Amino acid sequence: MSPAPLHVAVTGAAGQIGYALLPRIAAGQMFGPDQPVVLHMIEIPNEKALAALDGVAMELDDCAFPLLQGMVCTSDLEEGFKGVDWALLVGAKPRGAGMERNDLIKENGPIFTSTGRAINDHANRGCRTVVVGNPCNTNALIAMHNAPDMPQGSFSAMTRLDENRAKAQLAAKAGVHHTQITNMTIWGNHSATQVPDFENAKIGGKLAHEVIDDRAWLEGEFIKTVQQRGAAIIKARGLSSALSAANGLVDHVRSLTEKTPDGDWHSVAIPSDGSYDVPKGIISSFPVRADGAGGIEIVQGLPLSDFASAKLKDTVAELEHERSVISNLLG
Ligand code: NAX
Repeated sequence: MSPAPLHVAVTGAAGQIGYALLPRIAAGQMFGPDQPVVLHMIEIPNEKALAALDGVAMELDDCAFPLLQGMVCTSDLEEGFKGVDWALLVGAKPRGAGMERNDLIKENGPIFTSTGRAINDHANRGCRTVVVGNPCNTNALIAMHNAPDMPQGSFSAMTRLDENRAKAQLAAKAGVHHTQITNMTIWGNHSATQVPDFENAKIGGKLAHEVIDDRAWLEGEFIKTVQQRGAAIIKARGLSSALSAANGLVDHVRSLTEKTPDGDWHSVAIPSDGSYDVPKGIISSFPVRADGAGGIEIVQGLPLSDFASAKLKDTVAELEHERSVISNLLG
């Protein structure tokens, strides 16, 4: 007998990440090949967005996915989040031309107050929430504060795309397949201040900086390329990363639910418990291990050089600044 379907809410379902993400969930790539799903596809109450959502639903019907047991298409948050087991918060306004990061934070922040409340009031008690819509760390903080009945540990933001980007860069430089790269941490914010940690990453089981004997490249071009990869994709495609973002989210959810292979870890932005002197009260990316039974923990004791510690301080300062910009939304 197949298990009861998981109810999975996706906001911004008619957007470009939604388009790349929904078929992967329905095909079983996020929750496994035996797990039926019901998709709760949420969009803004706008004629064009809802028509596009209808189109996506028609296409999902036309895929005849065996695991897809139903779809809820709505702009009503109560209907959208009712009884969901996962809330994947992708929908947000994109950064417009000439828009400062502070403006984006102020524009998108309020979306996550109402979403957080809807999750609090209507989702299943075990619901886990993942934020992708930018600025994702701070939006996750807002949603978490507006869902006081849900455990804080059920909220995370996505830095897995950054982890995958960093792995791709190290693999290319070392001339190995990217599956050889492990222990790749992204510290801090999903932004240009993020810290891709080459000091603890491994290539074929050896420390990456011993395999790539080029500290100037690691400290310079490597970090910059990962930090700026999103902008490079926009320049090349005229649109922001979508298929790699959707893939990052599939990987993110799997690394929360599946047991992390021994000795490895993944990057997940979660509420800080004070580890690595990252102050409590912000959502920051850490090296995280999952036990496969729903539990996750921050990997402790990784050495960080003065170089990496200074960069971690900068990205944490940015997160604290973002929190101050939206402090009125934290309830
Ligand atoms: P699109 O503009 O293609 O789609 C966004 C969709 O969200 C639109 O259909 C819009 O109608 C909808 N939407 C807006 N506000 C909503 C709300 N309150 N409730 C429900 N739906 C809402 O953007 P897309 O390329 O899909 O990107 C979505 C978000 O992901 C953006 O904020 C983007 O910045 C962020 N990203 C985050 C990444 C990460 O690694 N954390 C990487 C990729 C991406 O840049």
